[in-house]
Amino acid sequence: MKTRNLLLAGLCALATACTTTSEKPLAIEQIKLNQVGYYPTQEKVAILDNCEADEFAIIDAVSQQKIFVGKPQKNSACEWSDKTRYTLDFSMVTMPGKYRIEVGDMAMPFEIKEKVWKPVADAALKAFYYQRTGMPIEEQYAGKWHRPMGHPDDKAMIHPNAASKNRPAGTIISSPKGWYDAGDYNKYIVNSGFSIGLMQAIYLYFPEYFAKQNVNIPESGNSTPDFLDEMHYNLDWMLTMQDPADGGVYHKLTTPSFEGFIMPTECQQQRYAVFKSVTATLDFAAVMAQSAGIFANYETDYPGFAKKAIEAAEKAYAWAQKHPDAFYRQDLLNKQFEPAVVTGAYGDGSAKDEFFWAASELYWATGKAVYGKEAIKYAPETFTTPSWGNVASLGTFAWLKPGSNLDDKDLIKMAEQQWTNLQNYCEEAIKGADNNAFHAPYGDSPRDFFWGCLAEGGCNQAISLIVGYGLTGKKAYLENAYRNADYILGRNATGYCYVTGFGVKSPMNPHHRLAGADNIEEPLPGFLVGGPNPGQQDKNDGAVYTSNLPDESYSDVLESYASNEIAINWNAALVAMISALDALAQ
Ligand code: 9MR
Repeated sequence: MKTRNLLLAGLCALATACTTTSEKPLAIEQIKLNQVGYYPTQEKVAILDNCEADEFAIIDAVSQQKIFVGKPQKNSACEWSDKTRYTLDFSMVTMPGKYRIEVGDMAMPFEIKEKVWKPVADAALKAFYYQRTGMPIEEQYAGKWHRPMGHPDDKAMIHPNAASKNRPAGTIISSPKGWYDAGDYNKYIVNSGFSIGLMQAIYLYFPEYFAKQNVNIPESGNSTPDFLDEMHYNLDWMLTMQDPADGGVYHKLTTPSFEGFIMPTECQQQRYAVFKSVTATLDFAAVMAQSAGIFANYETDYPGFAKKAIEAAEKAYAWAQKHPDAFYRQDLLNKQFEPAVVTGAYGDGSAKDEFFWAASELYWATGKAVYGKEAIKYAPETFTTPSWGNVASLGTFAWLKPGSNLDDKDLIKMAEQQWTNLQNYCEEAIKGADNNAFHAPYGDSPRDFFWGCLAEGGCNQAISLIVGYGLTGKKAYLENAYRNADYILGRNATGYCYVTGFGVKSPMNPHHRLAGADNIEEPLPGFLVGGPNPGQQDKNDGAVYTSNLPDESYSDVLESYASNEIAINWNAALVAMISALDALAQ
């Protein structure tokens, strides 16, 4: 045994100097596992990264007994890395408890527990409370992360590129509340609509789970689930972004350029309502229609909201039909109007997917045949995972949601086609996952790594698999969704648990103005960072990367907006994925 231990020590890079017990060093770089923990009945796998070993063992951390010994299974190498990786499968261990996995002289602690991801699900939702604008974030809800109110947004200005007869340039409008989009302080309709749309699509599968959730927000005492209270805070802002004269929706509420790393109360730049776009208007229509259905059950706390939302949605859709080419083209607009706006663009060259999502939600909210016809017209031919730039899947989810009965034969045909498309996607997604470098469907193709990939690649693939599982009962889809979550929680090439506040190796310096300016060492908890991004678009702005490999192009520095920012759409993906998987594990 001793000889092999020495050999291992030679083969592997030196393990980090802290310890799992008094004897063993913590091997974060060599043993990659989900650092939050495993459900008792979940598949349990760690990856031995760039090391060799004949066996591994699981030790009960209380009794110090060796309770399981297993053989590493070699994985296929990913195309950009010559690192050898082995799967260490200890799924046989099911008893809740604290353990460590040992490979020779190296060890990593882990836990098996009921409801083990519930704290992540709660923190991921609570993160939206921290993103709230226009209200003080109070100590009783936020602990040390409390802060005074900033960005009242009661005097936003109509930008010249958004001027209309009733609201000429310079008109002051009130547009308070909502969430800061990301690491920056602006508010964007496209991303807001997508984020709520995604979370609420999953909410509809697990309403009982969300009904029980309490994340200690100001509305926790009312009779509406905290989850919906949080959505409503942003929906209320979104309503202010519709031009009441014609139904068009402003693309964003923004300063001309990004603020520095200062607290909200220190921000001085004028905020503008910018350009009415077809994509923002349709995302607005979709999410308002979806919300009208959901909030109709919560009239006590939100009287009149459902009616207001459906009226706003129909008006928005009618505007979009009249302005199908009103795409937000920031650079072009900047050539014509001042001040130039250089904040997030959320630009898009096609509104087909937005028309499909909006028409689909409007059909379910109103029952009007005309929206069904529109949905058929824009129905996608293949399934693509949800992202802010392609929302077709949210339309698909609307047709496949629980309790959706149809009697129109054309609609039935279209909905069945959507179902087939989703199943084809799921079958393709899980192919080969068992042998992938990190034993997950996500993470084995260079295309899996881009700006915001952990959410838009990893989580949103998992969400699609979860919906696929819901429709077919195919266990393999669900198992692979758990695997993507394992990847995000630590079983990956960098060994980061990519959610702030969780895991033994966790992002400490996200590109997040609230966290970077608050003089508190720990970042605000519960946020999923963007993730490895070989595009490294920030490398000339002070971000330093130690690797160019697709799955290692991640840098935990504040400057890294291309790999280490946080964003509502990414947290929406985390909320949807982790909550669903936590609900399904119970
Ligand atoms: O999530 C967006 C990503 O898909 C784009 O590639 C990137 C560059 O345009 O922008 C991301 O969104 C940012 C937004 O524009 C402004 N707020 C921060 C968002 C996250 O980086």
